[in-house]
Amino acid sequence: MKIGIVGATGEVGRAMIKVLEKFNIPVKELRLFASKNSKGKYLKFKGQEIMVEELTEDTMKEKYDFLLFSAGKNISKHFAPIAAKYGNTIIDNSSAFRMEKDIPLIVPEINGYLVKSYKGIIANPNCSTIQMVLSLHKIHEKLKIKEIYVSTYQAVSGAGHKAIEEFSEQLNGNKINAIFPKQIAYNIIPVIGNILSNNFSEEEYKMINETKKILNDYSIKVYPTTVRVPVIYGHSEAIVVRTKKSSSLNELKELISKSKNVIYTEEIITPLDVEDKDEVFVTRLRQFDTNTFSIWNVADNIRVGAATNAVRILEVMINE
Ligand code: 11C
Repeated sequence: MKIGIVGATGEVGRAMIKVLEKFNIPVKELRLFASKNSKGKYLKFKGQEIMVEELTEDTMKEKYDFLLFSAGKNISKHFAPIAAKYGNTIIDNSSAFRMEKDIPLIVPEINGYLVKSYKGIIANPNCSTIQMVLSLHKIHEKLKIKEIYVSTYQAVSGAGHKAIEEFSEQLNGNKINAIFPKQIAYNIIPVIGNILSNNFSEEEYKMINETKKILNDYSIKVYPTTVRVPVIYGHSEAIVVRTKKSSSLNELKELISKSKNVIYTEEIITPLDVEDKDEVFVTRLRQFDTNTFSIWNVADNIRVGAATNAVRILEVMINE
């Protein structure tokens, strides 16, 4: 297959290369695209050095089997429709198209069937949404979720490679503040993305809207607070769920364990434990009453929350 990665030098782009390799996707030709600044750099795929090319409209007019995009919303908005017009299938990691009615928003373990025989732009959800719905979808199927209260503890890598650099500069005592609205080293910031006029953050809306679309149930109420913590990789979430049907603790454990690529464990799991892993870890299950329970979940935001989900979409499509 001929595959192109747009945004190849970024945190997610580099992880996409690793996951394509790890999942043994039959890649015959891999093309890597980035901005002019990265043109001429080399990245390794299966022991081979591949040169990064500058992203241009012409490069998107060629025919690929798949294009994986992770270069931000504005790049996606401009270049993905051009690639689609030329007959390509694009798996887009940005928020540009997620809420468009005719664009599938896919977590393969939940709604991968929607992309069978599909061509065009497919949206990869936001990282904090992916790990939450993966943990909860089997519970929703059986017990019908009414409400989700979620507080997130999100790693700095979610904001990209420059954010990691800013964090490490701050740890070294340099007072730079270009990406985050406040110092993140030795601190936490209760805002992710822009704050909107009603005081919600963009990240909170992503969690509310994307959850409903992926679980295909617009009656679910989602109450998020999204928070940045001084961790490099791995988002964590404290989630309280109310279900319509009642259940036992054992049934909840079984349903969580049944979800593909979700590991239920009674061990304490932290972000450092999940780096470079392709599963969501669910722990600290507590039942308050027969219709209310709480979990803690952790996943590598760059892998499960972005690159791995994108490659799993591609896998579903090639295994058709
Ligand atoms: C973060 N979840 O952790 C955000 C990144 O895919 O919509 C959001 C980017 C996206 O910072």
